[in-house]
Amino acid sequence: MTQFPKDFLWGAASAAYQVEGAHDVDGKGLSVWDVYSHQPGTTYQGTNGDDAADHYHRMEEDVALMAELGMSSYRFSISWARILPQGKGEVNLAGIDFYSRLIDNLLRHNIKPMITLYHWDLPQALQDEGGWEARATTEAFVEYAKVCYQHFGDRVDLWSTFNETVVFIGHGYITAQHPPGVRDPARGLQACHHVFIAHAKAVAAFRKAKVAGLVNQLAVIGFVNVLQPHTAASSSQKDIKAREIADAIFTHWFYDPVLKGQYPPELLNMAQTALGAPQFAPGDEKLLKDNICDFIGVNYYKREMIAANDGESITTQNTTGEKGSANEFGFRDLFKFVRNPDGEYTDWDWEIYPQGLSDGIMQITQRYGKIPIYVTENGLGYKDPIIDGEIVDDARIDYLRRHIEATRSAIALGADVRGYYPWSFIDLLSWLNGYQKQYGFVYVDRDNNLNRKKKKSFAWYQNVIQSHGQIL
Ligand code: BGP
Repeated sequence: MTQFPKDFLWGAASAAYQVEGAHDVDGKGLSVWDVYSHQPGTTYQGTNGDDAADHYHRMEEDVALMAELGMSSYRFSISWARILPQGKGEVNLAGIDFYSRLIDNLLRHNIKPMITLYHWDLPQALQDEGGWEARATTEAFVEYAKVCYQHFGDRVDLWSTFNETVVFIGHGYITAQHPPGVRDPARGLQACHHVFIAHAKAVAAFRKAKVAGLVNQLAVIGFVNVLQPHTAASSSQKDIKAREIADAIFTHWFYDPVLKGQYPPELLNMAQTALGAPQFAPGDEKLLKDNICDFIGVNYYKREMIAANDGESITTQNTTGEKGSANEFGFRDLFKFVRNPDGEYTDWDWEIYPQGLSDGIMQITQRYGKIPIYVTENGLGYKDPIIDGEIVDDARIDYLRRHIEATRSAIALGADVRGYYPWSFIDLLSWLNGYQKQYGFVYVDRDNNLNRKKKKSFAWYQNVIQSHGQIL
C-alpha cells in the first residue's frame, strides 16, 4: 500500500472571521462580513462572527489543543482589517502582535503555519471605495500582503493569497448571498479579474521580497480553489457536453489564470462578447503569465452531477433552507446541477463522494502537470450528537477516513499531494448556516462560556497523525 510521503503535513484549517471573534477590539477595523451579517435577513437566524469561537482571546489554549492533537501544520487566515483597519495606510500593531504570537506559539509546538491572506473579509473601508470592482483594491491588497511578508515572512513557509474566488465572487455578484450582495455577472467578472490581478501582483511582491520562511528556505506562495469535480449525469452526448461547459466555467476559469497565466481563451471570448467583461488593463496578460504560483490548495467537500438543461426552470432549496445552490449561478441555459439518485448526501444536501477528491486531484495533475497540491479543506458539516455528555461524531470520522484514503489513492496514482487539512480544527461559524453546522474536532459549548471539549474524532485524528496514516 502507498505510504504518505515522509514530510506529508497533517493539518487542520480555519478562517479569521469564522473563528476569531473580537470583531471590534484592539483597533481592528470592520470587514464586509462584520457589516453584512448585521443586516437583517442575510444569514441563518441572524448569526454573525462577532464572538465566533473567541479564538482571538483563547489562542494559547487552542494552540495547546492543536499540539495535543499532533497537528504538523495549521492553516489560518489573517484578518486584513485587523492589520490595516482602513484596508491601507495605518498599520494596527495590536493586530500584528496577535498573529505574531499565534505563529510563535505554533512554532514552539512544531506546527507549521500556513497563512491565507484573504478569506473573504475585505475591509469595509475598501468596499466603500468600490471593493474588488475598483482596480485600486489590487494595490491595497499588495500593500497589505507586503506588511504580512515583512512581519511574518521570517517564520512562515507556506502562504496563499486567496481562498475560493468562485465562492466570494459568485455569491457576492451573482446569487447576492455574500457581500456586497449584488446580482450582476458583468460586475462580478470584472471584480474576479481584479482578484487574479491582485494575486499576481502579490506573488510578484513575494518573490521580489525573497520571503525566506524558516531557516532561510525560500517560502512558497499558492492559491486556494474549490475542487468540485463534475460528473455527467448520463453518457448522452448532450450531458457530456454540459459537463465540459461546467468544467470550463467553474474549474478552468479559476485554475487557469493562476496555473497557466491565462483564462481559457474560448470562454474569455464568450464572456467579453456577451457581457463586455472582464476588461484588461495594459500589461495584465504579462502580469498573469509571469506570476504562476508555486502550489495549489484545493478545498473539497462534494462533487456535482451535471446534465444538459432542456429549458426547464430550476429552483432548488434544500431541506435546511440553505440557498446558494450552484443552480442559481445563472448558467441555466447551458447546464443544470442534478441530484445523484444513488448518492449519499449530508443534511445540507452535499453529496458525500470520496472518490471525487482523488478524481479531482488527478484532473488537476493532468491539466497542469505534477504541481504541488495541498488539500486545504475537507470535512463534514454535521449536527453532532451528544450522548452522555460526549460528542460522538462517528459520521465525521467515517467521512474523513474515506477522504484521507482518497488522498492516498491520488498519491498512489502519481499526484504530488503534500498535506491534508480537515475543516476544521474547532467548531466555528458557517457563513450562511450559523453555528448549527459543525465541523470541528473540538466542540465549543455556546451555552457555557464557549468552553472547549474534545470530540470522539479528536482521538481518532490523533491516531491517524501518530501513525502517519497507517491506522486508517
Ligand atoms: C468553504 C470555505 C470555508 C467553510 C467551508 C464550509 O467554502 O472556504 O470558509 O465555510 O466552505 O462551508 P459551510 O460553512 O457553508 O458549510
